[in-house]
Amino acid sequence: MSGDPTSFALARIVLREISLALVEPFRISSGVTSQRRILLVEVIDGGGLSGWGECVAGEEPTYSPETIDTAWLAIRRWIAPRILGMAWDHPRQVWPLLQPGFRGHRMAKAAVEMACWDLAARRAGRPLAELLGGERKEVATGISIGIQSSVGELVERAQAAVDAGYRKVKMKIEPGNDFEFLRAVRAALGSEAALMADANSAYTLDDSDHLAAFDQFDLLMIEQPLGRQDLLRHAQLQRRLATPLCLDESITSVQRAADMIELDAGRVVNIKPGRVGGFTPSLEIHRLCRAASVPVWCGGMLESGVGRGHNVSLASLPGFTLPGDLSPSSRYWRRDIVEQEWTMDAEGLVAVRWDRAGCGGDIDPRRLAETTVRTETLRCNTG
Ligand code: OSB
Ligand code: MG
Repeated sequence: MSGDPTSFALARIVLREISLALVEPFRISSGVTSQRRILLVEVIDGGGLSGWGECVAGEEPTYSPETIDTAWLAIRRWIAPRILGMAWDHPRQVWPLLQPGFRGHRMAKAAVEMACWDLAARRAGRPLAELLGGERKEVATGISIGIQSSVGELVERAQAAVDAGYRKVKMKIEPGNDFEFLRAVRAALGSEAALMADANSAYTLDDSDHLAAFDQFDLLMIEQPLGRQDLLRHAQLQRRLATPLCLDESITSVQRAADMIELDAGRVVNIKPGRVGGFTPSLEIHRLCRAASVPVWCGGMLESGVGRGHNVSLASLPGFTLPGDLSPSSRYWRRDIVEQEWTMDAEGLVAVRWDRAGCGGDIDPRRLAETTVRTETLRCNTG
């Protein structure tokens, strides 16, 4: 079966919800998370070989309209029927199956599409990074630090991150918890440290003067200061700032990335494959950003070791020139659900798993069993 180049079809899709406690609560401007509910997708071919995907939809519709519960429904009701039993020979053929007459639900679509890429890599006995066109042996890692209750606590965490080797420090900000926090962290880390802020849409254009004052902190970028749908005002704000804007929530498709570039609404893209609907659109965004000399980096959504494997594989592509939100397993979990936890070395590098087939995040069956709270198996109903 392994290495079979001919077309094949999925026989089953197994959905699982796992419950995983974060090592510490993660607070951003739109809400706090301490217990993750994660939807894992296992796609299984006729020979019994599995590929794995992780849905990045949150517990609540704060970051995106999707949640784990809407994703579960979308996969059961609309995605699985389009995919099960359909023959394909390359995973790039999966994304087009999920588009006609089927709006939104990108995170749900991505979880299945990315599982199909993992399955294709495993069938071919090749690393997912190779299938995606990756090159790097390791990827540079940044930390994303949630909003803290005091400046002192934030400075302590930021300093510890730099000491641990992280190549970039991203701090979450919101009105009232921004200027003094930025000033203190910049002073503590020194002028050379790669520092950035992520607002998760907490500001409006009325805050332009306030945000322009952040230029003095020489940030690498400010991520998503304004509304999720709002390229126009990001472009207006970018004209007022020396600091590059990076868009996250706003980039939901290849076209949105093209529009960002055209409008100069941002100068950096945070690519989260789950947010844009999978690897196929991610590769296209990577391609067009590279052609326009727009740097990209791989964002994170507090993933388990499965989603991390997908992100690390993607970040091995050449256009990912900035450190990603790809922290090691221990930053998030007391114990990850993969056999070999993701680790970071003292230089802030995470190794891409070129030594094995698939995404590099092989499930630990025992950990899976003890964290699973819900399971559903979907089969081809014409079969
Ligand atoms: O805006 O990048 C974001 C987590 C949840 C929702 C949104 C975001 C984040 C992060 C986490 O910043 C980054 C990580 O996974 O380390
Ligand atoms: Mg963000």
